[in-house]
Amino acid sequence: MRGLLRVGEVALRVFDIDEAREHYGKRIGLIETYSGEPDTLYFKGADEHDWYSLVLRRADAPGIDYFAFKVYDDATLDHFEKELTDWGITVEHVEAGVYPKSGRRLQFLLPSGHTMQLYAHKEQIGNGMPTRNPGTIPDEGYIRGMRVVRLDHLLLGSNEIVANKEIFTKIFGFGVSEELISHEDETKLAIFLSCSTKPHDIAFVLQPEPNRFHHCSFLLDSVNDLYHAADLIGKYDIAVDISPNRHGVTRGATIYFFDPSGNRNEVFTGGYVYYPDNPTLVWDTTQLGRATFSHDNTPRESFLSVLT
Ligand code: M3P
Ligand code: FE
Repeated sequence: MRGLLRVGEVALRVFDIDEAREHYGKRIGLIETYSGEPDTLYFKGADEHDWYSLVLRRADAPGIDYFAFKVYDDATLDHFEKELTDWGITVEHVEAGVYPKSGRRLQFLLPSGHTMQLYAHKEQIGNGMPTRNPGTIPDEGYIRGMRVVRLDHLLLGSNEIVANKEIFTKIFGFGVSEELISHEDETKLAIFLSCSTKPHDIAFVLQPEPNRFHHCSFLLDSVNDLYHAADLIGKYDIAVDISPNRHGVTRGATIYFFDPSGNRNEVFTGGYVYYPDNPTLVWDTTQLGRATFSHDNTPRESFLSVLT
């Protein structure tokens, strides 16, 4: 894997910092790794090495500020700056240190209205285990709450998703793992894109408005952990959207719920291994229920319409 490695960071807006800290820190169990700015929180999952992957900023409306992919190295960053510029995209430079622990970044606007960044360097805090003779689990208390392994993928909404697909496939070299299309006119309703062996690193869903946030997804180790997460959601009255089910798309076992500001979160486990030579799997809307929630083959209105 070279080029883009993964979604290394997503920045969301929240109404209240204390509520957000309780939800993402105590309940989901992410690790708060940096403080120093009164209105911003920084978190990471247990098995992430980089300093943080989730940034939460106090604001008057929920939603997404930006997302950032980590790229392989500095030369990769320079390569994509040229490719983006040649494509006609205006690329801004963000100096090292503007974001804590972070090297320089490129920032640009996607046709979907989302702000995307690329960076090659972020300081590492580690995963709670040494790198020499690491063992297999960190000290007691490090894996907690919903026992999140890492930030895995994003689903974003916009009225323009096909132009994003062009950029992710033609410039960034992503594969299209799956698509959901209208059975009436073949309109693309959702596009799932992979730069790795995950069934998706990012996906875009057709919505009336640009720059919308559908969910950020956190990887769990097992279906046991998924049920444990569901038990926590019940115990603490977390606003659930979809209780345990399995996507047809990606085959991940999933739960959706909302943070106190209304941003949707997913915890999931499983799914298949994607290779760049996989054929693109296509679902059409005659099978919308099976594509989205395959235990009961029933589409959910809230899942398709509630975004921040
Ligand atoms: C996921 C996932 C849709 C399915 C979304 C799937 C929008 O987010 O994690 O597999 O149909
Ligand atoms: Fe997801």
